[in-house]
This record gives sequence, structure tokens and C-alpha cells, in this order.
Amino acid sequence: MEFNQDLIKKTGSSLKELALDAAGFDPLCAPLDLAACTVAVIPVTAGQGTIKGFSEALCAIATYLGFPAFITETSDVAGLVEAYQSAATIVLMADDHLYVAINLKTRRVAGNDEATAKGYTAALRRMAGGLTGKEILLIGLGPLGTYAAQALLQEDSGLIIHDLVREKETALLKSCTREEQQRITPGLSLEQALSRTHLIFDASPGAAFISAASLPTDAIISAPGLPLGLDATAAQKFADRLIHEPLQIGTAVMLFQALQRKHFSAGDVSPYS
Ligand code: 2YJ
Ligand code: MG
Repeated sequence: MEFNQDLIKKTGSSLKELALDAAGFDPLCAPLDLAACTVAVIPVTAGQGTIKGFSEALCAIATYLGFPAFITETSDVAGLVEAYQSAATIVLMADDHLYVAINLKTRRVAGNDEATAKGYTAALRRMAGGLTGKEILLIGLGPLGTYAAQALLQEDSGLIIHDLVREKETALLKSCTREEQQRITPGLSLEQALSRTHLIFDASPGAAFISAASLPTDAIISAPGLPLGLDATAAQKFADRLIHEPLQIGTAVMLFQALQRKHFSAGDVSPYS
């Protein structure tokens, strides 16, 4: 997979290494028996309907990581029945609001927003050669950005939070502990924020609002937000220090989280996010 080569060049890690780390697996622990964990991808027709190539992309990512994987022949409820009857370990499925991996044997659920936030945080850490004690600009405080704030704060770094809706900055700050609040800077304009740090996490749904000229020359950008916040010129100029793709990292982290024994609370996946 070409994407993997690109990731290794930028982060020094493969998709699998990065995702195992982001999912909380110790690199020294016994290797996982992925051959025993079949992944079933279930096409979902609800809402806007199936997206051409979506199930195929998820299946390709799972296969690439070493999981036996297939797309169910039927969709929706029938597809879920098919997954159970074929003894799949993990199902992947998404509607317009929620994309999840569910481990049918352990009941472990992994949501795309949290997994993507963790994966892109690990990617930023690797591109930057560590984040401890540094300051990161997080743009966009929607569901993904909120998980990103949690993941980035775990890095013992400072965090500048920026959202066009200022109330979201206030709300996030309120939800944090005292110790975390002391590491968070809200209320800066994008221009002010970009003049303070070169480490950027773009979790915003805004398109092309960051120009090449507004970025520090040594900018490093982890950008799971769709579409990309950088304009075309900026994306080209910073291509070597920019990670932006729609599915691979989040899906890889979800699959490994679904194999974690650790219990995650139901609050980790909200159907309303
Ligand atoms: O099965 C299919 O082909 C469709 N039902 C896939 C829909 C995919 N949905 C998305 O990509 C949504 N944006 C999911 C939101 C996930 C939250 N990050
Ligand atoms: Mg964006």
C-alpha cells in the first residue's frame, strides 16, 4: 500500500505499528493472532445509502493489516446476521453519523472519532519527535476535535484550542481538570495561534482556510478533518510534513481497539456525535 510507505517516510512507523500504539498495545507484548480474527464489513443502506467503494476500502485496510476480511453479501440487518453466522470476530459498519468496529465475541466497541483522534495524535507525536512540553494548536472542536483534545492532553503538552464557535472553546475548557486547564490556551485568533506553534492538529470541517503564507515554515500538520483546512498551495508546500487521509488510520486503530481487553465505557461512543 502506497499510503504505508508515505506514512513510514513521515513518521518512521508503519500503519500497523502506529495503530497498535494508538490502540494502547505495548510493542513488546505477545504478537496478536490476527489470523484468528476475521473482520466482516457490513454495507449499510440507511440515510444517504451505501457509498461506492467504502466497504471495499475498509476490507482492503483490514486485509492489509493481516486480518482475514470479507464484505457481507447482504447489507444492514441481514449483513449482521451473515457476520454472526460466519463466526466473524469483528464487524465494521457505518451510517451517516457513526462508524464503529464491534467485537462480536467480547462486546468491545470502538468508535471512529476517538480512534482517529488517537491515531492522528500518535502520528503527530512521531512526526514531531515527541510532544512532551511542546504546544499544539488544535483547530475544530466537534466530536473528533473533542476526542483529539483528550488524546493531545495525554501527551503532557500545551494545547491551544481554536474553534469558530467560541462557546465550544469555553465548553471544552470547562470539561477539563484544573491541571489540564492550566495547559490550555483558548481565545486566540487563528493568526495569533499559528504564530505561536508549528505543531498543528486540524480536526475542522472547514476547507482551505489555511494558506501557505500563514503557516510557520517548519509546520507539522496532522489533519484528519475533512475536507483539509490547508489550501492546495499549502498542502503541496507542506506535503512532506502533512498527514491527511480519510480512512486508513482511524480504521486501523478501531480494529486494534476492538481487540483490546480493557473495558471502555459506553460513553466512548455516542450515537449523537
Ligand atoms: O455502508 C456504506 O457504504 C455507508 N453507509 C457508509 C457511510 C459512511 N459514513 C461516514 O463516512 C460518516 N461520515 C461517518 C461519520 C463517522 C464519524 N467520524
Ligand atoms: Mg477541515
